[in-house]
Amino acid sequence: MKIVEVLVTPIAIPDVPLANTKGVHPSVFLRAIIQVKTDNGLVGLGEAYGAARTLTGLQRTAPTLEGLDPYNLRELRRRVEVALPEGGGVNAPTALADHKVVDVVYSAFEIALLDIRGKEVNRPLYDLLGGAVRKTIPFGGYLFYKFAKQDLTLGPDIMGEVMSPDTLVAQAKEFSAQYGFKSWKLKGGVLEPEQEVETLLKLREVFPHHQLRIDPMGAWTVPTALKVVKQLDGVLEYLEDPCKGMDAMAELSAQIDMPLATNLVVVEFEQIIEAVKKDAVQIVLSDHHYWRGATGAVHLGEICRAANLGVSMHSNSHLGISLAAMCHVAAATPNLTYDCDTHYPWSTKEIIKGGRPEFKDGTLQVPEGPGLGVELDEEALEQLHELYTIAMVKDRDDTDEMLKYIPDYVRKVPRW
Ligand code: GKR
Ligand code: MG
Repeated sequence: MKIVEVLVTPIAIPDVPLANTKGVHPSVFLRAIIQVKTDNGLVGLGEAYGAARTLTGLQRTAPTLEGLDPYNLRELRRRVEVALPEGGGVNAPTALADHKVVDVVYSAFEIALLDIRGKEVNRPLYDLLGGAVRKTIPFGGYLFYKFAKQDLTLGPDIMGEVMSPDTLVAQAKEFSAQYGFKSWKLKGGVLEPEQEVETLLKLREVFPHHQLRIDPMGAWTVPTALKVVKQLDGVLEYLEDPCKGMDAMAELSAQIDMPLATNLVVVEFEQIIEAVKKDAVQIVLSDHHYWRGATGAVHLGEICRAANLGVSMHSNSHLGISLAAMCHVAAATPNLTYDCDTHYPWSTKEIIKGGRPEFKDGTLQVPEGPGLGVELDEEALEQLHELYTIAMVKDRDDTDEMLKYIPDYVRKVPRW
């Protein structure tokens, strides 16, 4: 079996103004949909970041995959490295962590190749990753402070302005009713730490049995984080990236018992060693989009087991192909014992046939394949590609977007 054609289609999906330490989400989020076709008529799907550097990397690599055997992942990696000799990162300069373009591009094509292999042997993708230890995948509700959307031309708002503890709790109630989530992750680093603490204490009152987390993405100094940890003692299951950089995380970690998680200071295999030596974090967030695909994400789980670190799962704004891949990775990672993050409820579109998968009690069933177990809706792909061509957004810049809401906004990390 050989690859005969690779299509990379950029799409834009209406987004809503979700706030974070860096600013706020632009009016659309960008993804790239990958279709890898083989000489025996199979098509493997993938969903990758769609911002400029990733897209260019995917487009440059795509033609070099012709003739490749989908079973040869080492050769895939080699071809990606040859196609992108200058390497570099994928994120905008305002990002707090970066990912190597070769890792991100490899990851995206790896999923499509695994999808082909699953289709060829008529097995779900999780079987190619070593088998499923769980088939019901729990997701946490991802709560955001947000502005009311100003410009509705590209798509509707979801839930209006949410800029206070009470409105945030109302958001959680709505998500709870719609999706049945059993845990909450709050994107912090937006309001004053006191208000974010108040939000979590109110969530605790209303949802006494839910697991709670907060992710201020480096917004707090070590003394501020220490204060918050005291106020939230016994309230959080873990605290994600409270401080900026490995050393600040290690300094905080040395003074507290609360577990620290990260998707900012450990984003490559090499960084695990430093994190363990410094005891900077106790939980690493997995993500098949940059941890070298689904096989890399499963390897991450194994390394974390050996290093006595917990594993959780990171998310960015995404659609159903990524959601399916996340389910397969979660199914095949025994020590992924925390509810996975997902931005899924924050969009209304889909590009897979059958529409949007339905969450039950905050969980999804892993698709039973073959491969990823999802099919592309070509019409939806065309519509979202059309939106990409007309939307003025070709890169993600949350700081720039924030100026539309707060004209004198200055990005500062840490801020408090
Ligand atoms: O969507 O604003 C966002 C998040 O902040 C996202 O960009 C992060 O990558 O969810 C992510 C995180 O856990 O840091
Ligand atoms: Mg995070």
